[in-house]
Amino acid sequence: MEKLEQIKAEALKQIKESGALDKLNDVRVNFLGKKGELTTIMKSMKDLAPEERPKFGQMVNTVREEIENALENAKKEMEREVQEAKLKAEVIDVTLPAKKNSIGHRHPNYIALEEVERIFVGMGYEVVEGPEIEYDYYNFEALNIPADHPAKDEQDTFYISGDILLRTQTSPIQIHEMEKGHLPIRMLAPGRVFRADEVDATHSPCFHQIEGMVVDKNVTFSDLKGTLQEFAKEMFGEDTKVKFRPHHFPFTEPSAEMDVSCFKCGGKGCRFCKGEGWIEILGCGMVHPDVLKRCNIDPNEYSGFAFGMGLERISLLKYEIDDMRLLYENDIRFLKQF
Ligand code: 2NM
Repeated sequence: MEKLEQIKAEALKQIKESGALDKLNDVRVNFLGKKGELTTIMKSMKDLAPEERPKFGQMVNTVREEIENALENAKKEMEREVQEAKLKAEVIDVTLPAKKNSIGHRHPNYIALEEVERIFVGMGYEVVEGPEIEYDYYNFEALNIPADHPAKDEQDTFYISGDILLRTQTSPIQIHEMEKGHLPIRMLAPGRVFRADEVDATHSPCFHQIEGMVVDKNVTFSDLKGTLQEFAKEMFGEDTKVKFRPHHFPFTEPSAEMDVSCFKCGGKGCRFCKGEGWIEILGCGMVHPDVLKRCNIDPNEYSGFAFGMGLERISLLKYEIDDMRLLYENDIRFLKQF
């Protein structure tokens, strides 16, 4: 009986000191388990005189019940403490000022892109996209760019493997479209392009181009000039004048670059146009007959014009931003201004 009292006292002490649910379970195993102290003492009942056994058995059961109750109470208490701590941590101070949800802003590139798209869609063009990863054939060969052209150098173009690369212009979209063979075509091809350039105020290895192309019967250089003049007026203002300077591209013949009269000073010359009165906006030309032929279009039946411009250049000009890097930081304080 003394031993029983000792076990009970020890069990209650350990329960009191356990402090955690898993420790509590250890106590349960140690005292009530198959090899626990209470079970062991129960086995010693056979050493007692038969008339003492019922009383002893009853006492063991009472102690067992007391330990079980103590375990149960300790468990409830611990769970209550955990719950209390949880509620405490979740307390909401309804007197705190509310957090403001700041909303984003459209990127200046995107605003400029939507403006260009709106203008050309208004003239019946379709916006077409294409893959950023291309075969050498679609990015260079189909466009008359020969194997020894400097643009094909690994210093300028990101190659993924021998003949697979990141497109350096969006013209491959035009090639895919011509290959489909549904004529006529009036299309705008905007997208991300890649060139191995170091980052500075006017360069980035990843930038955006908008190209356009028309292929139909009797398309002339006059159509090109009229179209691009109309675009310039809508984009930069009704008074905008355009000027075409002869240029060279492998994929167009003849080729030109188009300047617009400075939309800051109207052509008189200012800081913005570096005193020139003109600002270079895009490259253009009549689609080279060899490019048409490679896409199974008969150059005797069809002709076309195409043009290409850098989107960043357009948004830098239109919004008077002097460093291209600002366009890539996505700082909301910058973006909000446009
Ligand atoms: C430019 C300038 C001039 C151009 C040509 C073609 C195609 F596929 F028809 F041959 N697509 N884009 C082109 C022409 C692009 O970017 C400065």
